[in-house]
Amino acid sequence: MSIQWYPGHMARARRLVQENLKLVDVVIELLDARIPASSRNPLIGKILGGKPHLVVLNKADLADPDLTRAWVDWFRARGLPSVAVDSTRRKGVAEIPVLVRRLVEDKIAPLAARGRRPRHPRCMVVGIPNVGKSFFINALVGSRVTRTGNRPGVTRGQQWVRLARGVELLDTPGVLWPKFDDPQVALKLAATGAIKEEVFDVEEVAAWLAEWLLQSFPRALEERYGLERLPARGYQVLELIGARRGLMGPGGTVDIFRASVYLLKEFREGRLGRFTLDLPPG
Ligand SMILES: Nc1nc2c(ncn2[C@@H]2O[C@H](COP(=O)(O)OP(=O)(O)OP(=O)(O)O)[C@@H](O)[C@H]2O)c(=O)[nH]1
Ligand SMILES: [Mg+2]
Repeated sequence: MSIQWYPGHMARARRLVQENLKLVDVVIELLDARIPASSRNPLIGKILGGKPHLVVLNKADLADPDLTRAWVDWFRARGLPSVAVDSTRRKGVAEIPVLVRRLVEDKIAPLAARGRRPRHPRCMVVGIPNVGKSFFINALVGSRVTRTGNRPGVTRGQQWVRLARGVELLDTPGVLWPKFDDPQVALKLAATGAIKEEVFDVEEVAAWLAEWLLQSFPRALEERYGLERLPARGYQVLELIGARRGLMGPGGTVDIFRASVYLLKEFREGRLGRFTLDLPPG
């Protein structure tokens, strides 16, 4: 993310989303399938008001498939249609226009019954930085782009794109802030890449992640780095990984910073496996 979130930024982000909210029938809330709880904006319910809304778990290719299913069920059980997607491979996105249409059916059916041709349902995407909003929109839109003209009330430069089933999508997503007052959430956001490296301590995050892997998936560490006896603490794992990969500093000792950057990169690219850091509550 390019900015730190201060109260002024948050108020502005909220205002922008709420202005566009007036123009749409359905909101698509984009979450990171690896951290569905931690990648939610803490005020999402308030910001969206009662607007029909669906939850898309993006980056599902990097998340634990069983836990993704559990999260989808969790959202559905709470009345929120939900679907998992991989925006880089356009997997799962075909269902989105169907879900959007279904959410507005109640509004449209009475009009259709009276012989009126209802207008196309409109939707927009919201999500925290780096959750994959641009990739998701590109995946949804695909190559068959029909851009419609600017609409009054829409910020200049914003456009509507026609999707399948006549659904129209605002091509500019709403950017919302993540939760950052909870240290666990901040660590998960940092580990998955939702927060820029400059604003957190890379070694602290990598040590936390190493410790999480140590406790939850020690086999993944053993296999990926050929480690035989795992140590007790995260930073010791970093030392071993650094030694294995020859990430040395001056003086011939392991450069923990380089090992930290390396582990985070590997984790984010899914090289250690598919992991979900948040469990559905209850
Ligand atoms: N593996 C995987 N990576 C994804 C997926 N969607 C997006 N990404 C990656 O996530 C990163 C961020 O994607 P963007 O689409 O730029 O995210 P954004 O939400 O538009 O980010 P901002 O514009 O900064 O708010 C990119 O490096 C993408 O390659 C996905 O479904 N799977
Ligand atoms: Mg973007």
